[in-house]
Amino acid sequence: MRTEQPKMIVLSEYRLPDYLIEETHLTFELHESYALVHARLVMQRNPGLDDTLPPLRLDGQQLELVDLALDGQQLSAVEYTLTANSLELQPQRAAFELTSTVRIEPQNNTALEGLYKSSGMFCTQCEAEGFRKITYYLDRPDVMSRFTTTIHAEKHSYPVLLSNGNPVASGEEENGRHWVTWEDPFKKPAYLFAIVAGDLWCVEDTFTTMSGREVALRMYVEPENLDKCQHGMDSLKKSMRWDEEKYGREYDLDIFMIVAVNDFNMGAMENKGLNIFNSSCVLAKAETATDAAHQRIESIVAHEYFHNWSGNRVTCRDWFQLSLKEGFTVFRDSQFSADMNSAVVKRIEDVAYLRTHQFAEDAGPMAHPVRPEAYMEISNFYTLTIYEKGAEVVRMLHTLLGEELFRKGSDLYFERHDGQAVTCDDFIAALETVSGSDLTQFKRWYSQAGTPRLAITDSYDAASQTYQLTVKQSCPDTPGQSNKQPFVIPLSMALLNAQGAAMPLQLANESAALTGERVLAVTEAEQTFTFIHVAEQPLPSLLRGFSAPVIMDYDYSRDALVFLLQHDTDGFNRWEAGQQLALQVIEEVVAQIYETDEPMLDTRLAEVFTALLAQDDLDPAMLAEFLALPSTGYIIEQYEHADPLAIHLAREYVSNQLAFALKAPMLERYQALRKVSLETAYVAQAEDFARRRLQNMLLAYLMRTEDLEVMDACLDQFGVADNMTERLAALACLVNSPFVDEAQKALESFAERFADDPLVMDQWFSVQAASLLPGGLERVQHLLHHPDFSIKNPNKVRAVVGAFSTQSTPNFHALDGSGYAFLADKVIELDRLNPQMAARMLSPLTRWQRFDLHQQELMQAQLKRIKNSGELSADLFEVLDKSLPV
Ligand code: B3K
Ligand code: ZN
Repeated sequence: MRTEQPKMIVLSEYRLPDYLIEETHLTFELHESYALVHARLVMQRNPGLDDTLPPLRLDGQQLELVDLALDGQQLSAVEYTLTANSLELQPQRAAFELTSTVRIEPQNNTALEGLYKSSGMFCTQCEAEGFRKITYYLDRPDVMSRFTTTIHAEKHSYPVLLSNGNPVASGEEENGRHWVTWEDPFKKPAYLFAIVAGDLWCVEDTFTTMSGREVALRMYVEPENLDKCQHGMDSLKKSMRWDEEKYGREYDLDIFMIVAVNDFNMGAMENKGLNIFNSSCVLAKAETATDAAHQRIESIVAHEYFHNWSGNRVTCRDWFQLSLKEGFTVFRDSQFSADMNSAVVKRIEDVAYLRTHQFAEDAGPMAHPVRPEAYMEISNFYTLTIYEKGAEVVRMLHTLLGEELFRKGSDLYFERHDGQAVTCDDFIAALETVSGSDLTQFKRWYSQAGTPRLAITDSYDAASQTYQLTVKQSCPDTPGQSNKQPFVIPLSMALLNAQGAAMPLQLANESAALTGERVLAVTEAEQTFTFIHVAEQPLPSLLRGFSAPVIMDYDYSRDALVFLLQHDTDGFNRWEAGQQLALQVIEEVVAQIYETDEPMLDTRLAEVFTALLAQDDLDPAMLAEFLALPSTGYIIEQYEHADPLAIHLAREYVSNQLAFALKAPMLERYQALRKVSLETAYVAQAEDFARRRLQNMLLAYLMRTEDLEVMDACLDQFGVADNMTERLAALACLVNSPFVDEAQKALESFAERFADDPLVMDQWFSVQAASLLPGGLERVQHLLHHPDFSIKNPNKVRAVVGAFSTQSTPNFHALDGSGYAFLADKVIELDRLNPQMAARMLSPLTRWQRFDLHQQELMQAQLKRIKNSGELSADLFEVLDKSLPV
């Protein structure tokens, strides 16, 4: 916990490290009430700097120093200075060895950073700055060292002792203890260090790399989870193959290990050769995990594996460069998922997520560039901007350079910087080298925060057959940044004729036409593109595939949107047209809702949905996406000041009207899909994901009609399904329906059946906490008292507190402010235990500027209450400091 106001760390103050650590030799003695960590660091003055010997300042937090020696000489207390965050001493020579012993208490570490205990096992999480809670060290990514690690522990409770690299020695001790030594041949920064000690069982497989080396693949889990490893293992092998084929990247150690732990602050961690996963992000089988979970696991396993090159072999110089590894790796995992499943659906999902959540972050008080310039607590910068917008920035580079040059650029980047800690500029420089292009202006994407807006207008002149597209770009001010300079925006587009076919595209200065689509590079604040030989008035299809992370304004009529939804040759833009159409319809109802109980619904939405449902050749995955209305969160983002309750009511109203209007075709289709599900065994593959998604979406619509026949079907799906995807969807329908008794019974039988499976119980918690029915606050309060709930387990906190505050719109935004007060209470409680989680959970309240005045005041009041609640962690302090009005 903080004793003074945390300091700002500033990018422009980056300095090379004074000292380097060539070798790191660690010995852990693990016990139930403490652990001793002995470190021997082989160090030297950084040879790139002058030959003076400045003081050596090591990072260290919450460590009890037991012993310290320099070149074998014990140091007395006057020979070093200890503070809450550091250990300082004066080296006498340019090359020296520092040895230390510290005592720590992993069993009391509830922050889940550093060395801690989870369900009886020891594990670590070091990124970003957790290693300093293990030993005194130069805990910065540009200090890369060769690690040797020995772990001693009691053998019965901790038969498995793991660290990075390869096991090189092991032995037994007399007192029932044993030890193992691991050696990692690759230099790495401390944030990639890991150890695990526990009673774990292992699922094994092998992978033969492209050069013919055999790699042992091991998944370590608690024995009851052995039957949930196959999907993760399959995903790993697919990722390894894909990275070889797509990026030419081969795995480099003889063993690759994954460990599943139950208490984990985020999804997973790419420690060298020893990935540690939140169990929810790696364990799955049909009966307990949904399709969405299966897909998430596939992409997270891939993401962590891909980090072995984009992150580990080539790492970040400092934490301002975080997106260098995260943006690139998210881009890589999204390409992978697109290849494994439906590329269009993957793009739709990514864009829906980005626009709802990252755009909100970019418009709020925590807005920051993809490469931030200052931070107080780096943990607060593992954000959607670093990850998702960072990936969009890489995607734009890929679009601008094309597949082939991009690959050449990435090859050069890996080759040039293998074993180094580098910057985003180095990544761009490699792409510049291979393409010969100047990406200086493009780099504004790394330095300017905020979501750019594109305002597009057009005109067609039939006489000269010319068509003009005028594009204006702007970017709003964000905290600390105003007067943004124009970005380079790849605008993918096509012109459609009256039949929906793409017309030839020839710009005025060009000698020949291109067919299909093309990418216009928008580089100025205002730019006009003139197309010639345009035979008829076209309908533009703009920002195809969401070619840039921007908000685009083009004044489409509703008829044009209906046409695009049915005919655009770009699958993404078909979906987008449907979203914009639905958005207009819902916004119209929001406006009417204040005056009447019976708003007028534009019939075109139901008509086009009917037509889509009747279209036999439409991919079920696409149909499911088309039928999904924009989320409440996304709709809220469309308003300068949103009334969340009116938006919720309007969206419900439109959904209900659609359900009644389309009941017959929806029921017919639902029954057909359900029949297939009944007749086929569960398979975790794209085609089946699509079928079940459509089936569940139709069921959710149909349940809105409160028809008893549908309710029976829902109960049947709930009771009979052989997989969690169908069962949970049916449960969610029941929980949100007026059939209260049936819902209660279903919840009870579900809890009884899965009582021993914490990951399934998380879903049970979440479905109730997210319920849209009145009484949400009482429901979550009740859930908090359930014996399976624990505020110390991040998955449980996310399932209850997170689901309530992000999904249960009418309850969280209750007019009396009770939902906000609840969240504030939990954040205060969490901050004492786990600051990272506290800061993360606070995020819905930081978005107060987006809402109506009444909500704004209620949210601010809670932010102030938290601020005055006592001593705050640096994590929470920073977020509050930035979010509260001055
Ligand atoms: N690199 C880790 C994230 C670590 C977060 C630390 N607070 C997981 C990932 O992005 O792959
Ligand atoms: Zn990552």
